[in-house]
Amino acid sequence: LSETDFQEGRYFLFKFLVIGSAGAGKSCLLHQFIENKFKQDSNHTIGVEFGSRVVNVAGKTVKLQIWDTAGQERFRSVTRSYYRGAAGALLVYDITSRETYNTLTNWLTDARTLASPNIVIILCGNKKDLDADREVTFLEASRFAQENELMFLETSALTGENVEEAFLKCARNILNKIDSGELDPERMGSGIQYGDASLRQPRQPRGTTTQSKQQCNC
Ligand SMILES: Nc1nc2c(ncn2[C@@H]2O[C@H](COP(=O)(O)OP(=O)(O)O)[C@@H](O)[C@H]2O)c(=O)[nH]1
Ligand SMILES: [Mg+2]
Repeated sequence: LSETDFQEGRYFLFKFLVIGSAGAGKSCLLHQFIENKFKQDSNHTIGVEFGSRVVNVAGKTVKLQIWDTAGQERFRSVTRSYYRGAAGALLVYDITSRETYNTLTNWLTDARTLASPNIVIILCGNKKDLDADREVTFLEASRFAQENELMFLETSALTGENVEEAFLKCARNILNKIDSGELDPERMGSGIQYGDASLRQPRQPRGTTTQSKQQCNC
């Protein structure tokens, strides 16, 4: 995909976040989705962790731009700029750690207040491969998901089970909401871009610049 493809509206661009307690497996999920393999030496280096992948969902081309907390969650200092303009999120806990499950509400509040109330979130119960050490049942988490209007899957970044499904399910849900008009890609901070808006809308007539500047809050 080239910049021209984007400008001519041939693909969507969604900003996605991966959130949840440290140790839940967020970096491994991102790595598995981007590289198709398990990240063995998962270190906690602070820095920008970011990945992107182009997928086809419901006949549409979508570039997912995925942000990982880059270890910031260890210090409870995930910044506002991290959340800004995200269209979707994977909210991750570890099925073998009730502690990671107990923090879900905090993450959910942050995502809905700092990203957008309309952010589409999929709850991921990760480390599905460690079923013998499970501390959180599937039923309990699916109830939580239902009560909080989240989609839900159990995943394994180790085996890859349901990893791609989680990202695709979230993207599909966003596309459905765009189709139904529930989400507006043109709205500022929607986390959704579809080509270059200035190329798709009629140019503003001369002399309206001052007026549009007044409408803007910057
Ligand atoms: N068994 C198993 N271990 C995992 C899985 N995902 C991550 N881990 C391990 O859990 C630890 C934390 O993973 P990491 O991705 O760094 O978590 P983060 O802090 O949420 O980014 C690492 O030791 C990983 O190897 C999984 O699906 N299954
Ligand atoms: Mg990490």
